[in-house]
Formats: sequence, C-alpha cells, structure tokens
Amino acid sequence: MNRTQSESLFAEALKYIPGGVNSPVRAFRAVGGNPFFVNRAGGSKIWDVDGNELIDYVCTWGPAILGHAHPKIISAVKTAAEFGTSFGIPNPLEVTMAKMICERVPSVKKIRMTSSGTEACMSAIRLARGFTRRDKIIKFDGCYHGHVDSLLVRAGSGALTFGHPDSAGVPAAFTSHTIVAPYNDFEAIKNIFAANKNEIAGIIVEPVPGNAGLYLPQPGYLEFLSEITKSHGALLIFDEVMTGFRLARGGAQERFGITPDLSTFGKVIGGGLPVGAFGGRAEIMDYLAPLGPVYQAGTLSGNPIAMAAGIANLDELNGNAESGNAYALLEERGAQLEAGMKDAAKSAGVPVTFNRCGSMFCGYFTGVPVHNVADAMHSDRERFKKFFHGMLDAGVYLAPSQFEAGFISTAHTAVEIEQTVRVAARVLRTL
Ligand code: KE4
Repeated sequence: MNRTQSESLFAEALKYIPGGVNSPVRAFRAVGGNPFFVNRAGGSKIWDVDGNELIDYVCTWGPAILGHAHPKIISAVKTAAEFGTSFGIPNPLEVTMAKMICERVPSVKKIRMTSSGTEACMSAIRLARGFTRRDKIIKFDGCYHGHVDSLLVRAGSGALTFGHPDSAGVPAAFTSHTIVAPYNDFEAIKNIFAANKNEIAGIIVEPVPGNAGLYLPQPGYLEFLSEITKSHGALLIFDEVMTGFRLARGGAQERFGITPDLSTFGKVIGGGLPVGAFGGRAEIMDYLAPLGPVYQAGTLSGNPIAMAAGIANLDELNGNAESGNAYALLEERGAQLEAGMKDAAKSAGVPVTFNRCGSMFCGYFTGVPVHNVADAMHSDRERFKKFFHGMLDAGVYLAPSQFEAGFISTAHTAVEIEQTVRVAARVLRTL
C-alpha cells in the first residue's frame, strides 16, 4: 500500500509534535511502523492522504457511532457555526443537551459539560471527594479514565501499552489516595473497604472496560459494586465516556440495570467534537460551583458547535422510520462480526478470545478467557502486530493496539462486515 504522503507528513510532524502525534496511542508504537494520516472520512470509511480507502473499526475511538461525516451532524455544525463558534455565555443548546442526557439516563438529574472525558472524570472524582469529605478513590487496574494525575495508576489504554503504567511526572503524593483493585474481583473490594473504614469517597469504574481491549463484568459484579458503595457511604461512579449512549440508549447502566451515583460521558455526546460531561444525583451535583464548594470550570464547556454536533448524534440515535432502531442494528452488526471472527480463527487454528458487548469488541490472541487485565496480558502481542498490519494492508483499520477496543457504527454494512471477516480469515492463516 502506497503511503508516501503519510511518511513525509510523519517526518514533518516529528519535528514539531512529540512523537509526531497529539495522542500517544495514534503513534503505532504498540504495533510497529509509522502512523498514516487521514484527511477524509465518511460512513464506515476513512481515506488516508495517499488515497487508500479503509474500513474503519476505530470510529475516532467511539464518537462516530453513526459513521463519519453523518449528514445530520455536518449540517448541524454548519448551521451552528454561522452564528458564532463560542460565546462563553450560556447558550440554548446547552439546555437542550442537558435535557437530552437527563432524559436518556435516569440516574442523571443534573449534568455539567466539559471539553474532554479526562476533565469529566477528574471533576467527578473531585466532586465525590467534596461531597463525601473523604479522600480515597478505588479504581481498577487496566481501566483508563483519562490522563488526570491521580488516576494514572495502573491505567489502561496507551499507558498500559507503553509498559510504564504509572506515568512519569506524577508525584507519589498525587496517587497516595488512589487504591487499585483487580476488576471482577469481589474479595479484593471487600478487603479494601474493611481496611479503609469511612475513608473511601468512591469507586470509579468503566462498567465494561474498553481500555485493555474489552472484557465484561462477571454476573453480579456491578450490582456488588453498587451495594458495597452504598453500605459504606461511598459513591459509585460509572465512567461511561466510551459506553455511554453506545451500549444502549441509556448506556451501560441501562444495559446492566445499575443506578450509579455519578456518571461521566464523552465521545458520542460530542458527535466527534471535543466534549465531556459528568452528572448524577442533584444533591451531589449541587455541590458544584457556583452553588456549592467544589470548584470546576471550562472556557469551552457547552460550546455551541460541539453541542450542536452531539445533539444531532443523540437525536439520530433515537432512530426513525428511515434509520430504524440504531441499537438493534449495532447489536446485529456486532453479532455478525463476532460470529465471523470466531469462525475465521477456528478454521485458521489460531487461538483467539473474541470479547464483545454490543458494538464494542476485542479479539485477544490467546486461548484463555479474558475477564481482567491480567488475563489480557496473556495475549500474543507479536501475533496481534502481524494481524493488525495484515488487515491494514488489506484495507481494514483496527485499533493500533491489542489493549484497545474496536467500534462498529450504524454505517457499517453487513457486506462490509462479511468482507472484513473474509480478509481476517486470510490474514489469520498467515500468522
Ligand atoms: P478523553 O480525555 O480522551 O476525551 O477521554 C478520556 C477517557 C475517559 N474514560 C474512558 C473510559 C476512555 O475510554 C477515555 C479515552 N479513551 C481513549 C481510547 N482508549 C481515547 C484515545 C486516546 O487517548 O487517544
């Protein structure tokens, strides 16, 4: 595949941008080779600057749930832009977005917008500490909640791939109140609460962890986390930046029937523009400035263009006569990909554990079940690298790391999924 334009752009980028990228996972360090550059996307496809067409299973890490450049989103952004790009003054679209989120997620009675998922998670932690007047937070190894200092501890996503889970530049004091537990482990959480009586402000968890690949909560685990936080006066924070409005219209909490105290969001609610949000019970949210003592702010929070894009995304996900039920379609396409990939791996005689929840998935190159990050680490990363590049050269773009989730959009057709599976079957036989 000709990538001469990408190569020269990357050489140029390296002169001005650390590692040539504005986010580490894009650097292909986990799979080798140099990243390609994209200047056009539409539906399930992306085109690199050399004109190569790829079926995209990253979907800009989740936001493009309707596919790229959806006409409803493009027109909403164009219309909003005509009236100005930012006001720094309340605008009507912020109220529309807030109402849409509260209507879709019953546990969220009030919501505050931010400009990234990191900001949303950082703010939710601060709020939980301010509300409970406690300092300690439990997170799970392999879960990633953005690059906020206190949570960059045994984090997932790029931090995991880079092999130094604790980031440089984070003083030990900043993580001394962060307790890391293994996901899906009941006893560990019980022991942590017993050893830290009345000191735990909350648990922050990706209800379906998607930053060490993808694995699912064991039956009853999320209910257990809800019960144990309640019984200890701590808060349960669902980080739904990735799962929100994707795993169901009301996110993972709707899919699994859990009511967290706080939730964080991002990605889908921005329709591809920079957005995050955190919300929950009104008595907790009202601790936020200007009402309460917990300070939180953002110049571009509730930006009108980002709101317009997110509102269009959420609105279209509501489905209509033309588009049908988006979630049923995402489920159908996800099941088709899962069945095809499992068959392809079996017929190639390559051990693959393929985990999926709705339209999020991960194929681990291991024969063992994967229920947490320790299991995920058994994956054969050399095999993954070869598979990744084999698929890329055949026109299919997967997440450039074994420790990332893949995403399907409503724009991915059954024919494209079938084509993907056929290519995978061929590449798997070369491993
Ligand atoms: P952002 O600050 O990147 O908008 O969101 C941070 C975040 C928080 N919580 C969860 C569950 C997330 O998945 C993320 C970000 N996801 C990664 C993908 N693994 C973003 C990709 C990147 O870092 O470039």
